[in-house]
Amino acid sequence: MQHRYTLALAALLAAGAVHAAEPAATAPAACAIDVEGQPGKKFEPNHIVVPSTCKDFTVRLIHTGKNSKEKAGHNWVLTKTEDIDAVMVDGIKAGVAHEFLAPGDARVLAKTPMLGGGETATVTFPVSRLAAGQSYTFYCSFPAHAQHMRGTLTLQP
Ligand SMILES: [Cu+2]
Repeated sequence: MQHRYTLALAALLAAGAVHAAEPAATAPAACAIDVEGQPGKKFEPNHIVVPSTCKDFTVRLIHTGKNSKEKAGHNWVLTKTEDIDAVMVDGIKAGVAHEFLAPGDARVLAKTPMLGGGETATVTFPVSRLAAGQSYTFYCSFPAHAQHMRGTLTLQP
């Protein structure tokens, strides 16, 4: 009995230790979301609604593929929909050293680092950065992905 309890406690502690490293775990559930960067250049989900009651919003990106970040990296980059194509073009010019984003690009509202297969990263941004009625697009700035690997985000009216 004691042994079983110890095992259960160890499992709980281990789970807690894993989550403690993730900022998403400390935010209220509705103010955070997990987004998978999947093989086939897809985000799941590909539409996010941010509750206007949240002060901050956290996206945890999970690269569910197996390729290295040099071969098929994924990141999560948020811009206004009307900015996305220009941000993409400038990002590709900025090159791999800048993870395909122009340094200091003010049109980038939030971004994670570029990840390789099996890696995760989180980004938290203030919801005050978003406006109701504005269309936002998130994308992966990896060159072969940038055009197609996209999703949309809106602030809940
Ligand atoms: Cu990608």
